[in-house]
Amino acid sequence: MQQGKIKTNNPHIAELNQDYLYHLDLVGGVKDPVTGLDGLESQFGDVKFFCCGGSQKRMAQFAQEVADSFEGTQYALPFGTAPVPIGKTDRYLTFKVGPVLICSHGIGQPSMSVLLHEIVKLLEHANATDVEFFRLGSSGGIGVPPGTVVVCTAGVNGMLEEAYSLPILGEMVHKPTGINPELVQSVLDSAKDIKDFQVVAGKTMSADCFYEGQARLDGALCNYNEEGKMEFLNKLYDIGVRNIEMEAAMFSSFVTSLGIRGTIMCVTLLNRLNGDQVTTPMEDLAAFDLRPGKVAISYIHQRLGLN
Ligand code: R2B
Ligand code: URA
Repeated sequence: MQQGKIKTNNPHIAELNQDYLYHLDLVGGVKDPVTGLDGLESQFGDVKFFCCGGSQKRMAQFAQEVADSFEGTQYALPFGTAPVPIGKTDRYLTFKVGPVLICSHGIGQPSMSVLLHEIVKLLEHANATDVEFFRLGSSGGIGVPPGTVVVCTAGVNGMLEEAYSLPILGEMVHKPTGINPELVQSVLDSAKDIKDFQVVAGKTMSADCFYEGQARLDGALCNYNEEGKMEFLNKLYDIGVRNIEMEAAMFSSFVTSLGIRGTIMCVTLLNRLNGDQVTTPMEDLAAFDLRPGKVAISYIHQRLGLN
């Protein structure tokens, strides 16, 4: 498993005079005249963790929680400082808190994919090393109680394959989605002191659709019945899937293709074996939303030797 310098796998990047990361409004490949280093290196060269999640509000809150968790350590922000977004903010929100780079990625694999490509290029230009990637999100559980955090062992697509499938140059390309089991175990180990909710390992299915793609009966379109839905969800359970969301297959294939250590930790908002509508009370949902971040912070503290 690579760790070491974060590297793109694209020979064309080196041919660019400069690399404009359009959705972040940051430029790589331009040397600082004083230091002679890439301009991104002074800002991002020390990044060791990249944490992303769909919602802007939740990731801004997570940035503040990471900052709070670093109080009294060498990574503490100066007194009275709060994390502020970096670069362009209309598509994604980006924060940096010590060695943790934090971004929102919007809903779905296409939105997240744009961000992941630009973040890996950013980290390569910045000469960052040993960066681990995490997606912190929400999901529908399969046979686990609402509020459980599922640490992903492999992404599964809607055809129940451990693959992310993307048409490239007119051909369907299937990319493997298995996650490094040693990383999953380290995340579970770091969460062992968390007692107020369950953290489990399991496969995560990703759909490009919240409704039909996730076997819901409550979308605007549906041409299957309860029986067909339950048969599919039970099949998911039987192959080891413990939650469904909309990004894990792309995320896991991406980190795997680049040899980056990374996984997805999603809280389950409901148990899909019991229904489709997210009617969990607002205050429970607000508490659930914080859980993947708690697991990530436990892991980050363990890796930084802060525990
Ligand atoms: C989980 O929640 C979002 C849809 O509500 C989506 O981003 C996901 O994966
Ligand atoms: N996010 C999803 O994609 N599915 C759910 O059921 C809940 C959250």
